[in-house]
Parts: sequence; C-alpha cells; structure tokens
Amino acid sequence: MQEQPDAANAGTGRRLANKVAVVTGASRGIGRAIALRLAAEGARVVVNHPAEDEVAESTLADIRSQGGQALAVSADVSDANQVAAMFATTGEMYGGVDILVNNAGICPFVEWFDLTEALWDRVHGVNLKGAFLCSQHASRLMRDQGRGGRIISISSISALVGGSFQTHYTPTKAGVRSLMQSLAIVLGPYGITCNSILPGTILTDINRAHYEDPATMKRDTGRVPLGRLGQPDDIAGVAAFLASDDARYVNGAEILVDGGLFVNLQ
Ligand code: NAD
Ligand code: RM4
Repeated sequence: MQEQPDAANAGTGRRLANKVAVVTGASRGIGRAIALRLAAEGARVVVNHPAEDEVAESTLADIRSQGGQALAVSADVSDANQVAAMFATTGEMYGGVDILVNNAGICPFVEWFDLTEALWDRVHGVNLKGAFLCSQHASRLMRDQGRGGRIISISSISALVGGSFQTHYTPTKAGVRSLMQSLAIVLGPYGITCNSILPGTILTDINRAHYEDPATMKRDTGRVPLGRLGQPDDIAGVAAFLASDDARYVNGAEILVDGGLFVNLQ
C-alpha cells in the first residue's frame, strides 16, 4: 500500500487532524504528556488507563480544556480480553485507529536476589506482552482500514544499557525495541510504520521514590550533559513527530531522547 503524503496538514501545527490515537498508560507521566500533545495537534485520543488509576479523568479534563477530544478507556494492557474490548470501543466511538502509542509500563525497583518469578512475569506482562497485544489489535484495524498507520513504542535507554535494580525491566525494553524492528518489516507493506522512542531518565512517578535520595539525584543529574533529568514534555513532541506525516519515511527506527546521557562515557 502506498501511503499518501498528508499535505493539507503540513506545517499547520495540527498535523494530526482527523486522526485517532490510542495512548496506553496515558493517565500520568509520559503517556499523559503524549496524549495532551497528540490532542493539541488535532487527534482524537483514547486515554487508556488501568482500572485502579482514576487520574485519567484529570488528563481528559486537561485535553478538553485545550479544545481537544478524548475518551478514557480502562484496560490492563497485559490482559488479552481487556485489550480486545478497548480496541472494539475505539472502533465504535471513533471509527478506527491511526496511531498507537505503546507507553504503559512498570518498573518496581528491586534487588536481583529479591526478584520473584511473579514480579518478573508482571513486568514482562505489562511492558512487553502489552505492546504485543495492543500492536496486533491496532495493526489489524489499520490493515483493514487501508490508510496506513503509526505504531510508536516507548522503549528506553534501558534497551541499550543495564540497570542494577531493573534486571526484570531492561529485557522488556530491549524486547519492545526489537518488536518494533520486526513489525516495521511486517507492517511496512500496509503503510504502517513502527518506531521506538528511547527516553533517558524522565522524572515521573515510576522513579520518584528513587530520586528522593538527594545523592542519587545529584549523581544522575551530573551524568546528563544538558544538566537536568528529563520531563514528560521532552518526549511528547518526539512522539507527535513520529505520529505525523513529517515522519512518513521513518520506519524501524529509534530516537534516543536522553539529554546526551548515553554518549557521556569518557
Ligand atoms: P508512570 O508511572 O508515570 O506512568 C506509567 C503509566 O502506565 C501510568 O499511567 C500507569 O497507570 C500505566 N500503567 C501501568 N500498568 C498498566 C497496565 N497494566 N495497563 C495499562 N496501563 C498501565 O511512568 P512513566 O515514566 O511515565 O512511564 C511511561 C513509559 O515510559 C513506561 O513504559 C516506561 O518504561 C517508559 N520509560 C520511562 C522512563 C523514565 O525515566 N520515566 C525512561 C524510559 C522509559
Ligand atoms: C527507564 C530508565 C530510567 C528509570 C526508569 C524507571 O527506562 O531506566 O532511568 O528511571 O526506567
């Protein structure tokens, strides 16, 4: 399938007008910032959240107050039935899907010798199986719609380097990056691009407790050439770019968004 350049929306600041986006784990943190940004660029956004996370309502309120359209849909991304129901709702309410952002993720910091099988399975279930389930559902809809699509996964700098309290987590982030590479090949013929964003350290609830220690904060901030840890908004614009027609020839790629942390080894 040949994807047609979307010339009408180029340079308008509303590059995603008429698009439908599903953002997983969009109630807080990076997912929330991405949902707000995609909505600001004109997309109608499905704000996915797990049932227990009720702050999704505040994300919806913020999107609507900036004139955007959004819908909250509860689903645990590791549960096949809940994911199927979420995409069925997306189809019923918004008529299809053009953009999927696999963002939902967890990383309970834990010592290697204390890591349980249950926690290993849970982290893999949400971070990696969740990306598989959502990507398969979204890509079936995109294939049947016949107008291409975008799948963007939030991998991590942890796909490239280890983390001593993240032995369950770093393999999932390498896996998500690899999944996007394979899907870029499988889905390219349908005009569906698949790419990863690899954030460095972004201050969110996922690592808030870790950075309550001032020495840890000082050490990790000092490693970033730009002199600060990241904010969710540092990721949102990159996701909007990959979702837009400006990125139409970007496929199977990754963008490291870490303030220069990874290259600062000497
Ligand atoms: P966060 O804890 O603020 O947000 C995680 C989101 O995922 C929340 O909205 C949460 O409700 C949702 N979520 C958790 N389990 C879910 C499930 N089973 N189903 C659906 N949603 C679920 O953390 P964050 O930093 O915003 O993390 C977002 C993504 O970014 C994660 O995939 C994380 O691995 C990745 N990431 C974060 C950093 C960082 O430094 N913060 C760096 C690299 C990558
Ligand atoms: C990220 C990266 C960050 C860490 C979070 C929890 O992928 O490793 O440094 O704070 O995970």
